[in-house]
Amino acid sequence: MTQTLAIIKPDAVAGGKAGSILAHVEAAGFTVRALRMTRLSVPQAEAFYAVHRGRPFYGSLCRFMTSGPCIPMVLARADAVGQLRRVIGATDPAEAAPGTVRRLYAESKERNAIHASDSDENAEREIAFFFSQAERTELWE
Ligand code: 3AN
Repeated sequence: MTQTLAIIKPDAVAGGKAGSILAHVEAAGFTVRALRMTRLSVPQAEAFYAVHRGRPFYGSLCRFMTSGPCIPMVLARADAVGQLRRVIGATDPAEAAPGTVRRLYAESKERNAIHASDSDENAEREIAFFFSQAERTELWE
């Protein structure tokens, strides 16, 4: 088992898609190990996306990610990072494969329904950004 960090983004939460997206990732073999609903502050969004600072979409992305509640979660399965990237599809929903979360539920390249960590190293950093060790259920097993 390995872990990754997903965020159901504000567009999907506001659009009533959170339950469908959670069911989709569970059906793909992921186990939810931690989950909460939160609304990011601007400093939190800027810190989470610090790697994109300087890109033309950075300001807009941070505004979008603070526009309403989102749902960060820790998901576990074998090859969690690679498998979740496959399940969510390409950044731009118009380019995402049929049946992927973004193809099914995303509005645009920015408002694209779900975030998923892109490496094991980033997964570890992003999980720690949202969840303390005490909130992660592997410690209860
Ligand atoms: P992914 O989420 O597929 O890993 P990244 O890491 O390149 O994509 O981008 C992070 C987030 O920034 C995306 N999920 C999307 O919301 C936003 N984003 C990326 N590229 C663009 C773009 N060209 N225009 C607007 N928003 C973008």
